[in-house]
Amino acid sequence: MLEITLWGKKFKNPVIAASGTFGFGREYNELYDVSVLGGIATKGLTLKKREGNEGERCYETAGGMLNSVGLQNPGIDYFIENELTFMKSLNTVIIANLSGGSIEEYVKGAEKLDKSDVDIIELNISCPNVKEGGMNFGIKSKVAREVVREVRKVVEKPLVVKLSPNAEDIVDMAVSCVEEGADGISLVNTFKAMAIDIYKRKPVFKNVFAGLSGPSIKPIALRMVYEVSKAVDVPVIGLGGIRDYKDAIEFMMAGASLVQVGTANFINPFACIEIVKGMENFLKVQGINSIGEIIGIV
Ligand code: ORO
Repeated sequence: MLEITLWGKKFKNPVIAASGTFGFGREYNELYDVSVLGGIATKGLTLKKREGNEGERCYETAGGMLNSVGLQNPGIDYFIENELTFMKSLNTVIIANLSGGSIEEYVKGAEKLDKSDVDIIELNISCPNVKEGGMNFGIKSKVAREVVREVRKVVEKPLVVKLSPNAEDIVDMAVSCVEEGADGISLVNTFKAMAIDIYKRKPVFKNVFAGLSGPSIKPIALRMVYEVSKAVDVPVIGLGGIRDYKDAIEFMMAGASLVQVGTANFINPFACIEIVKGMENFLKVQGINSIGEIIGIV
């Protein structure tokens, strides 16, 4: 009923744990059997280990949260040697989220991941919390084209590009990435935002800006998924503030073939599994035989 096959990969259901909110699945697997999920996207990986940003990293806002993690991760080699075997044992689709500070770094990281056992590479050109690379590749379509083109040359696995809502023109950005060889588009990453500590009279975050996620961004993310889905002929993965099955169904009706759930995991660690169950029930009650029937129906 919820099963869907894309890029030759079978997803048990369209619900994927979003990058940066699920680690490598270990902690959540202690709470519930995460193999019930459609997939898991790893924390953003870089060629070398990163310690992440100094100062505040998370800050709650009305209807959402700000983060400035700064791509803390153990590095791609460590991930492949120490985390991937565990992840593969979870019997769900494994999506490696890849970031980098330069095109060379993206390409080297992509080469390593392509030779590994991950199922899909999600090229992250949308992290707002690093000085070099990250979102800087995801604002202007011309710049994004270069990184997608170079990474595509070394990647045989399915390549999904994760877009920033801060892109100058989200539709042009998506179309450009597909023209350079992206097999899919995921959107949206977090919005560039900020908060001020009025007692210190200073920005909350050391980098001043941080990434806004959660329910407050959902209507904008939904609009972007709708626009992009109409403009590209590759599968779209929708994310941005999904917190229950109704939100997930909205994204699928807007054109997403899969959805990712991020910030909701922090509020309710069972969010993903509850969304899977809620979607199943919705289909039953509505008399829908297969989830494919509602993708892009709006
Ligand atoms: N934060 C985000 O909001 N998106 C990313 O892709 C990465 C980070 C981070 O590591 O700070």
